[in-house]
Amino acid sequence: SSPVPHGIPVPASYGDPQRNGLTANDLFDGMAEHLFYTLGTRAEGASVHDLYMALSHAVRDRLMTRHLATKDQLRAGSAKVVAYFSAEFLIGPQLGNNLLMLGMQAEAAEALRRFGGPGLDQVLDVEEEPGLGNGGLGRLAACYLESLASLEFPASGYGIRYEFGIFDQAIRDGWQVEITDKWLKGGWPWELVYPAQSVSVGFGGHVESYGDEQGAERRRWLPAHRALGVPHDVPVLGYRVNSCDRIRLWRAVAAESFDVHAFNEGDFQRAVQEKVASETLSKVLYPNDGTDQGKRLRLEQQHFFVSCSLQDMLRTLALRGAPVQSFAEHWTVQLNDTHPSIAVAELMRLLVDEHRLGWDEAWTITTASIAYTNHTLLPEALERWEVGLFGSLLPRHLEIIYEINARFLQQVRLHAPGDLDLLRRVSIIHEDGTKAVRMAHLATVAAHHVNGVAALHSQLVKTDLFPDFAALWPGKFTNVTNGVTPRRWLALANPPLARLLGETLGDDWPAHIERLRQLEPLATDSGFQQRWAACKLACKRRLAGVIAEQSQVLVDPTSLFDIQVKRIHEYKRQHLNALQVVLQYLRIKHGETEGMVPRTVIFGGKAAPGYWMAKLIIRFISGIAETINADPDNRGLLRVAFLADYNVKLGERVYPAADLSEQISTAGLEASGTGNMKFALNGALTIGTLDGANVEIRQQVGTDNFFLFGHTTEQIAELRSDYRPWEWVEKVPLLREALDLIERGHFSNGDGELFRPLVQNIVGRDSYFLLADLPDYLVSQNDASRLWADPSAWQRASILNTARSGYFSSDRAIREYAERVWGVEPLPVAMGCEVS
Ligand code: GPW
Repeated sequence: SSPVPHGIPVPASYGDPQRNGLTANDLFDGMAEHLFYTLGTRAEGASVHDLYMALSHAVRDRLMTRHLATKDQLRAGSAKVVAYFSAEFLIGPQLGNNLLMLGMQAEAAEALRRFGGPGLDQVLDVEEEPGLGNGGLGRLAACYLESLASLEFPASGYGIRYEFGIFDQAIRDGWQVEITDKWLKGGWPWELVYPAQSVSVGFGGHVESYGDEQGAERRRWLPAHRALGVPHDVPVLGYRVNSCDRIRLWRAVAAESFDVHAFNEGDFQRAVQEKVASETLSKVLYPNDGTDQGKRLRLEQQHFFVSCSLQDMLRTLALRGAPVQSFAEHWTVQLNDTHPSIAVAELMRLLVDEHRLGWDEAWTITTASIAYTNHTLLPEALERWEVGLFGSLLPRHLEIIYEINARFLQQVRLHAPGDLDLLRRVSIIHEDGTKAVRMAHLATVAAHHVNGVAALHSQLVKTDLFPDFAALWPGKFTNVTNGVTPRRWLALANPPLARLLGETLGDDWPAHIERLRQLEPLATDSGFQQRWAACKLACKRRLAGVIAEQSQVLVDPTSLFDIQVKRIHEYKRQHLNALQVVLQYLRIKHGETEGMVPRTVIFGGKAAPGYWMAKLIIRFISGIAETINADPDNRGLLRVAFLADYNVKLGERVYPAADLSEQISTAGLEASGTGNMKFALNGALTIGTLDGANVEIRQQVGTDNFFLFGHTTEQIAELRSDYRPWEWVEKVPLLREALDLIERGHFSNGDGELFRPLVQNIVGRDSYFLLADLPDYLVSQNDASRLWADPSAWQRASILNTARSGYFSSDRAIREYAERVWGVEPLPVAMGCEVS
């Protein structure tokens, strides 16, 4: 019950669209107030950052009506809400996006004009982006929350408010250097803190039995330590609708500010130790993409945010006056990979131990509410926790997992009597050698649906990763091909094209992405082609400016922009691309330039700090860039640039500027890819393997508008048994010479040692089949050059790529999850004052 009586009016603007303060005038007034009252500064002396803060606060004020109306409607109703559990949310800059969602971009520009200082672009440019994710998986979570809000589905993201997100990358002497990401340093205006909704989470300790009031034996967990989770909510506006969902990120603080006893003894050091330990929980994001390190703190982080979130969800259930038994009717939980899969055991514990439900009833609720998305087949990414570590941190959860496993294996025994090997294969507990909990097995056993993220990947999940589970539960496995939001990745990132699309398809095209199809008949219209090309050129000029500013490399915006941006990983094969660049360079050196067109090859991406080979690949790209760019023999045919610190903000500059999108992973290894979709949406042609969502992109855009190369998944599997990479070297003209050049230090100032491990890796083992795919890759690259030489044919293909990429909208993906996995319906938000 509230200490404030009912009947106190909401602010005058609440629920009244006319008084929502969305005009330039209102924004100007709002900014002036915030400069003065929130920031304590005068307009005259305001810095660009002050203006950014003032505008952000003014915009934040204007989304609050929607945010509160959405919450009120949820609290009052009984609609099922999506809880998207993810250890990562790579949300990107907020101000520009929120202006777009509210339809206030022009108003903001106008309000700033009245201050007479910096313009909107300059103000947007100072925003620090929260790098609360590594790459594709985290960015997918952000796109999905945005689509959920835009499609008016009630939803909450749940994750961790890392104080330090993914490191900032600098390049020094060609090497990656990691710099701490201090995204909170200037104050970050896009979060709302609710300390009163903090929850307590236990760690360690032991479990004991006791008899409850009915005399039944029960188990009780007595944790050794507790931390508090404080919710920080980032509002997520839908596009031009009233819905405003949120991402609830938990920050860890000490349960007591310090150990009073130790403090009284005069041991101040020890007194604050517990506080430091608790707050370490949400201190820093693990910067590994697709590798599991099995570190204790990582499991602590996972348990921390999952427990906070489930307790929060149970609390709101009670607020709705609904019994705990109805959990699965009010919430549907999506696990973004296995990182939050401890949720299975934690929900069971909360239901059985805390809410005193019977096991079977609790299991029915748990399995009815949880679904699991798998994002990788790579064994090094599949999370396993040693039983010793697991049990010392979460003793009760380990017991629960043993119980789940025992009941599950009993079921398997009935299904396949006597098949001991099957039991060993599917067991949640890995038993050979050191015992470990297999989190993907836990998630798969509990989930009502398990999905992969592209058609090919979902197929491989069934046939290669979990064939036994697929045989047990054929209906459980499904596919939802990934998608990306056309708001951020087209409407916001590509202003020239957004304008052209507005004129051609109508202003509300971002909410109706299927309209892109209407571009098809224009693909051969030379007038439209010219306008299309002009948009692309403007974006390329903008990116050329970024490159010049960053690295002093001057690139020609009329050259073919050939781009590969993504995390650096051997399976993604940036070194295949680099090798191809060296071969092109040699052709130029030998005067064999027939069929070549001026190209700018651009790379960007971070390497995990402990991934030595990935860091060497960055050094290699820097090396070839330096040598090639300095060589006058080039005659403008080849430039190479490595873009430092690739992140969401840079991505918004990169995708619109691409002519050619490099999607060249070894077939069967990239679950989906989502950068591939952002490129295609922005009219880039793909050069790619039949991997992940490339397969579907090629189907959608048409095989003529996609440069295919390489072995298929099946062919790679066949090669694997008897692969001798060195035998492939002679099949490629100039390759021997290229490798020698690299080994002799041509790209490393004469240092003949530096790149030897890279060359050895490729020629000696080549685990990712670069050499097997290289000949076909070169042919495809030539095809791309040939098409580029015919501008009209290229423009046509580019237009068709955009026209046929609507399928890759996250709106489509979210609709599929809603219908086939979650069973949720849109709930449009009313903005009247009908809420009590
Ligand atoms: F290993 N992905 C990622 F599966 O970005 F957990 N980080 C990760 O840690 C994992 C996957 C994990 C990516 C996939 O590599 C990419 O193919 C996919 O498009 C993306 O997740 C979103 O599904």
